[in-house]
Amino acid sequence: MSTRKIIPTFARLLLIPLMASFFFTPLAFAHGEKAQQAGLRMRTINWIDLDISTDSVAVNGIVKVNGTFIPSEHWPRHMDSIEETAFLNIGVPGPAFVRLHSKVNGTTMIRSTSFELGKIYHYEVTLKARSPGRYHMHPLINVRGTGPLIGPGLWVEVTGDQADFENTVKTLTGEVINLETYGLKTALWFHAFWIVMGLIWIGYWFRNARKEPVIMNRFNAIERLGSENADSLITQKDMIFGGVSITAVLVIVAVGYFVANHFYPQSIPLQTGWVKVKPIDNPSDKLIDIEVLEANYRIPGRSFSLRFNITNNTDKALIIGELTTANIRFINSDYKQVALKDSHDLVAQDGLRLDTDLILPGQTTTVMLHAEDALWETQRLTSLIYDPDSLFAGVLFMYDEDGNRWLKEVSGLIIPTFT
Ligand SMILES: [Cu+2]
Repeated sequence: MSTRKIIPTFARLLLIPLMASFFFTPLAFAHGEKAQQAGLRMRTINWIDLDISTDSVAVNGIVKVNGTFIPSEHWPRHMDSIEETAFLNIGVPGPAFVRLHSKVNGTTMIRSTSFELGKIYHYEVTLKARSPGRYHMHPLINVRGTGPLIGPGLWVEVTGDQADFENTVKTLTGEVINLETYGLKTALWFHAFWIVMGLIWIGYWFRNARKEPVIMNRFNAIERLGSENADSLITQKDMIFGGVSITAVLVIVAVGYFVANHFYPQSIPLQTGWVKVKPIDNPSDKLIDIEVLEANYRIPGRSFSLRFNITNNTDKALIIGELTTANIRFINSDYKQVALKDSHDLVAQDGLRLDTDLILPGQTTTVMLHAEDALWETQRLTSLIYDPDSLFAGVLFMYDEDGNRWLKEVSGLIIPTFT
């Protein structure tokens, strides 16, 4: 086959999948939280108790995001760990809010930190609304080497006009500045200036490009001359232009530095250090023990089942009220009712069934648990079974008769059933 024939054949072959992907792609919802691998969502961070102070706020209004997370003790080995470097943030498309303040276990979180697996962390983030719109807001933790790990999301609507947004701060020297516009002119001016400098540099080398094409001509000349003689292509004029250019760049950078220092004599660099956050021990660690016997996912029934031994060393009987995994909450409706916070709140209100009502104190009980809901499918958790390490993890919420909550992570190998 001649090359002429091959190219259109290739093009046609490529066109088919391209067209198919165009026609058969479902509409994207929110910003890809389900796109993360199921195993990764289940076994990285257990997010619980997300609370966003409001679902509607005007520009300049305050939104508080609170909750708790427990890094999974079954953190995937192929991923960089949260025990190295991590940073708490809020996931919203675009700069729609500014973060005024954030804390984890009482420590201010302007810096990075690390979090211990299996420990409890309470976070609170204060945001100020900036741009009108409707946003799916999530807490998230950026883990170095791994990327953002996203928590559950809730919709927040921002009303009003961005022109009314105020973002002033008082600097350490007592000056009040508007962060929306501070230094903007200088930044724009500098960008424009360096773009012009770049164009002049490129323009010089391409000045005769119409008569004498530059790239291929020079390439051919070097091929002909051999690389050791390639310097002969550079004229004295080129040398002078190069010398003047580099001198000008260095002088401008130096002058820029001295001018900035003159106008802003007191400045401190952006703070990017690391700070320690005190972990909180999970009281269940010492008192409740779980041994997973068997975990199964039945694909046609969208049903996850788990058989485990639980040893209750607390002094009260326990009831299992909830299983949370991958930001989805499966609720035992016999024990508690959970209202949806919005239309996309991932709660299976009647998703948890148990064959055992009470786990008596001082005993080991075998429990059969079923978590069933279409959310397994719609949130693409079923893809777990196609992972090379089909491991699940989640947090069991147990309650004693005084209403105290006990949290315990369960994890194990999951085996799919296809019939
Ligand atoms: Cu979202």
